[in-house]
Amino acid sequence: MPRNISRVAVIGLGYIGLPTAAILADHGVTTIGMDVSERNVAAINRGEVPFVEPGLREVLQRAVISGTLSATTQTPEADAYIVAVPTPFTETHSADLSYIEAAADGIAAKLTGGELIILESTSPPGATEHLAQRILSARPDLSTADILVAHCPERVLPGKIMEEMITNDRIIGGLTPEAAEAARDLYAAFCKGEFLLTDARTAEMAKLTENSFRDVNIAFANELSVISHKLGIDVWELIELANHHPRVNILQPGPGVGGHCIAVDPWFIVDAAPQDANLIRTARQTNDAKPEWVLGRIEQALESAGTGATVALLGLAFKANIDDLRESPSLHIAEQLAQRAPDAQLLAVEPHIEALPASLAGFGNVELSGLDEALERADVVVLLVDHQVFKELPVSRLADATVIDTRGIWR
Ligand code: SAJ
Repeated sequence: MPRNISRVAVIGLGYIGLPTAAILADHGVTTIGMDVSERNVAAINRGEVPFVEPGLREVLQRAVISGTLSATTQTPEADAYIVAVPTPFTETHSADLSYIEAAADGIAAKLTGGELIILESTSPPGATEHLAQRILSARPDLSTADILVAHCPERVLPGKIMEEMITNDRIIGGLTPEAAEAARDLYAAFCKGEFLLTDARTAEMAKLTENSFRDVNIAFANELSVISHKLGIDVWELIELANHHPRVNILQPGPGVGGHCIAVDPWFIVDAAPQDANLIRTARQTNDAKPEWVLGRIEQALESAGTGATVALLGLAFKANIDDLRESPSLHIAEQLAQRAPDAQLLAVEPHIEALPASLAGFGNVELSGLDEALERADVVVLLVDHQVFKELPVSRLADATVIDTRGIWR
């Protein structure tokens, strides 16, 4: 910990900000978390976690009880600020920086000079400079030399955040080398990974590149699955065989790419260089088109099954073994089918949720169902998410239905 930092403020207490604040505080650093949600702030001060993340509750409770962590709805005074607010995209696929700007305005009002400000939110190239400029334009009494600003993108995997936050290597991009070094010293309070220092733009682009690499690779797998289906080839066997080559590593096809990271971040690169980011744009479009292809297959199966058929949709989450429905291709498929096949009865099976999400609840032809009941009633079974419980299902249970397995788990 740098000697001049005794209080850290974490702005935004979501999936990244809250674990960061809890881990910092658990390592003895006086940490104040700030969030606009009064409800979440109150819950955190009681030691409660507002969302599911394995291992977070224990660390949070320890930090709150020991007094190193507290939460507030107002930006506090601090020696260092970590900004972990959302960066959604607009309808035209450009980054919405309004949450970063609001954080910058809150921080600007508290500065006395010499503070370290770290942007962790996934950001388009130039966002860290934008944050610094926003602060300095609100504070004409301060100059560039008075604040240390760096970008340190989060790279943790939801579900494994508490482990990866400590063990992952961290890319730290400073607007100046001094800012990068100060940020490194702060993260060294809890991070055991390697610190990779660079400039802010490269750090921003590195994070986007990691997620785009995965998106492009999954798009390749998804395109192969469409081609293989036409040619009567089992795409999962095909990929398994190709991956035996020592320099080939193809990811898995599925019903599309979901979540708030891989389905979003590549657009920031496309937006930054629209003339040149052709492969990255095409990959996004390929993955975004996959749910429609799956819908086409389900509609075909429904035609063969006849009017009033029952369809079991196994999984609504955006990936296996989590309850997160954000940008979920499976949920999108269920919503579209509910609209487009009003005569069909849809049984949504999602063991991680207790009620249908609002986007499905209004349809009379959709119900949340248990797995056994769905399998007994269904004429068509569509596997959308490779949850462990579905993987464990004996294939003999599917003998009476038409099966569309978008994840290749029942081969
Ligand atoms: N998916 C496939 N086929 C695959 C792998 C994934 O279709 O072979 C789909 C999943 O089903 C899901 C989507 O892709 O719908 C994304 O899932 P994921 O597990 O690949 O990634 P996320 O979104 O949970 O987390 C990613 C991670 N990035 C990388 O692995 C490069 C994580 O490390 C990042 O911190 C996170 O994005 C983020 O916050 O940016």
